Amino acid sequence: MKAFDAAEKFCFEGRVRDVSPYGNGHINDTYAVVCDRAEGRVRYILQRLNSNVFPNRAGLMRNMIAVTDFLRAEVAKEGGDPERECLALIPTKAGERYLTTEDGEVWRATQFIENTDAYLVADDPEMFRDAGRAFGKFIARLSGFDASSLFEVIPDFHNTAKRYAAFERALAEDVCARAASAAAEIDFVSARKEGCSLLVDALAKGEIPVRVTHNDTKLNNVLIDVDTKRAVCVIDLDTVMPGTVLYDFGDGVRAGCSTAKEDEPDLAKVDFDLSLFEAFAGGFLKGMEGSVTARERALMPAAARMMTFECGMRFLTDYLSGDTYFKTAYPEHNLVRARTQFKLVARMEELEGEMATAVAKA
Ligand code: ADP
Ligand code: GN1
Ligand code: MG
Repeated sequence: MKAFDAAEKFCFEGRVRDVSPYGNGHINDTYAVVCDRAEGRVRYILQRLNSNVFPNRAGLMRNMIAVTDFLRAEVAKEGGDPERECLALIPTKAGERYLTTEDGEVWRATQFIENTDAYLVADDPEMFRDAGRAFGKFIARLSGFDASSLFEVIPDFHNTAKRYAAFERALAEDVCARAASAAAEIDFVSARKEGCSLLVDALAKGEIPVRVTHNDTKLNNVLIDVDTKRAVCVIDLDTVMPGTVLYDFGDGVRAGCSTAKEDEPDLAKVDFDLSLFEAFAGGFLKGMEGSVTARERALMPAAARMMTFECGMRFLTDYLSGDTYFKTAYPEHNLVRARTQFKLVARMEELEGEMATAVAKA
């Protein structure tokens, strides 16, 4: 189904005037829908879920419905504005919470949170601190949500050891004969096989608690108010699953503490910014409202490195597999992304002591 036709199936106010691709997500097809009403235009977000990445879209949507309903009630209890601080699904004209087409595609719509931006780089430490607070707060708000009720949308999503095994398989198969062009990156990953199970082991041994986590806390998954630069709403709830706070902290650092975009081809521009790290850690711990344990805190610097390594390894694996997972704009795109992540990992290895000091200060 075309996006425009899908848009017409939802209970939007007014008449659908325009449906255009929107945002920089790597997974779903996202559109901004503009509708005309007597009072003026109103916008919505319309998304077609990625059926390759999410085989069980009904399970995913069950999670999203439960989580958004829960969060809206929490925000209301705090005296906040649920319309702005939480995603709300717009029902279809048939009265469903989302649309399933005859060919099995799933489309969903939410309110467009106006006067906000999604950033690809954190150019302002105070904005980034507040993004950290919002991600920490997201977990704190869900502390009363039953983790066992959630469907595991992507099993072992942040199991870095299993991600390593997938990398090895892709390398052995080398279906596109691309391994030769990524020799340095393959060596970088291979040299770090040991240590991949740090976080999964800590969870399995009960050293750190299982919590309901977001699992995809990159900076452009939190909408920032254009005027105040405050984080308004955490979005992209597809991967909300049981996990550890360290996944969310680590992935937020990965995405936001770089001095350049995730796909910056010039590595000279890519560096790890310690002051951004300290800001994010401070905001995140504040958002978590004192519930981070001593062991979790001790693992925060290592988690940042691990999540960055894992993401780079996933980009490299996808490059070797022929770009079947992440959206790419050109053939080397995933390799370029992997390189920025590995540059950040190398810097974090050098800065481990400084990062621990920054967490202590935060
Ligand atoms: P993906 O899973 O593909 O990353 P997202 O749900 O993150 O999809 O959406 C992609 C982008 O669309 C976001 O980074 C953001 O820029 C924009 N976006 C998503 N939802 C909203 C919303 N409710 N209001 C405004 N912008 C949004
Ligand atoms: C994807 O969906 P998006 O673009 O916000 C990916 C994350 C990666 C990220 C890297 C479901 O996030 O895990 O860290 O790209 N999401 C999924 O930019 O795989
Ligand atoms: Mg996203």
